[in-house]
Amino acid sequence: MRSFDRVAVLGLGYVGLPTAALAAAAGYDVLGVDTDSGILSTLKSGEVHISEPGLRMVVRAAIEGGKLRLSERLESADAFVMCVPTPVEGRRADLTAVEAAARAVGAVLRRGDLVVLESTVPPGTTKGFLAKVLRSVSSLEPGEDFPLAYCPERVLPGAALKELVNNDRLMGGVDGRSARAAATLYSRFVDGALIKCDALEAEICKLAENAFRDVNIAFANELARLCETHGADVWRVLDLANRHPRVNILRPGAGVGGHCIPVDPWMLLRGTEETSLISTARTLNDDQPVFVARSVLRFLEENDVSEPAAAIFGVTYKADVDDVRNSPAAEAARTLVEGGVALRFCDPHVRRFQGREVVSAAAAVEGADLLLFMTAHSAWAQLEPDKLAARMRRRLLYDATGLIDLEAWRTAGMEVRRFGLGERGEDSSR
Ligand code: SAJ
Repeated sequence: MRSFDRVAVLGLGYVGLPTAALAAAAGYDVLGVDTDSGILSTLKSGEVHISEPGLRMVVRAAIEGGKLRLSERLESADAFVMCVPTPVEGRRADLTAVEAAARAVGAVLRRGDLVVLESTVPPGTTKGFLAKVLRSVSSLEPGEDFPLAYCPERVLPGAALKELVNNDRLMGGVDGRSARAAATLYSRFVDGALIKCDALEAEICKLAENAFRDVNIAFANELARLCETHGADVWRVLDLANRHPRVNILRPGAGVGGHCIPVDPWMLLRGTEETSLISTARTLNDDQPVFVARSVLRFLEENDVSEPAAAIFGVTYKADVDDVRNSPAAEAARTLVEGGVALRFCDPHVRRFQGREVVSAAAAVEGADLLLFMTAHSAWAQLEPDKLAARMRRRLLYDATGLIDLEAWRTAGMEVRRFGLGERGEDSSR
């Protein structure tokens, strides 16, 4: 099997950049390619445009050690790894960036070079669309003249480096030789198992993993709504149910955000008819920020708050990241504003949100009637409930995360409410 000394990584986002840096650390001569000159100059100045624990250090070491070069233009290499975005618009994946990357690769591709796609794509893309573009530009036949594989990224934002090294990976070849070639490339920087399979299987697996998580979270959100109706505490129910050795229900919350889970299920469903479970779950999770916002509006009404002002704590799509893509906070904010609530935002990871400045905790709660926790940032442990409560006009708190220390806030004189925590008492079976 040919070795791949020179590796080109196309797309230096939250997957491509750590992949390029780790490949360089493992001894490959890596060319990192991105069409965004702003990203390249940030990286060349020693900074990184993505906030991931440890990333800045490995990227810097790779660049300073001469093993990672950066360019807007692709050059010839032994292996090409495509990590470009595939945004979903109107439930349809936009493969423009995959096509552009494939054209660039096809133009420099030589017999025997390895081509890998990591981006999330609809089933059939590697053997269909991608193979076609590469074939037409290079006049080489995928599988026969060069190995081609789909090796989906599976890293969790916030733990990307660790997961990139440790997670098992699917080596989805268009044929057996392609899968083996991909495994050779990754074996130098991945400790997890490299599982050889078919490209189509790997594409469906990637989408199924995220759809499974979406369905599980939708189940948790529905359970939380049911617990509210029954007057029970979903958080207690989950603790108890998850003690069963074969039950693992995920956490209810303010909604499912990010650039993967809210869109990948639609890619999986594309072109199919049998879609009721996955699409129902998707719809329920999509509605979740509005559901939470409506609960908040009711809470304000019950307390006769006129001209309400609220502070949203946490505007990123999940805890301890700086990414606001598809953040549930955006939809919840819209519903609250429509309901006549004046809003301020507080988030230690974000400077601006929805065209407005994100402010400090003290500034956010000044004169506010309600404090809404949307994401469970670990920074909230440093908040001082007494001091913040003292700045508020009314002392109402709504926790959509299930992770806020409610007792500490009650002690500070706040009236608290939590998503999934019903009022005990009534026997709802009658
Ligand atoms: N969420 C819940 N309840 C939970 C877990 C998450 O409401 O119990 C919410 C989060 O708050 C967030 C959203 O779901 O808004 C998604 O967060 P996440 O941590 O579940 O997932 P992502 O989008 O950060 O990363 C996922 C991961 N996929 C799986 O775990 C199956 C990651 O491994 C993938 O690589 C990534 O998608 C991707 O790129 O596809």
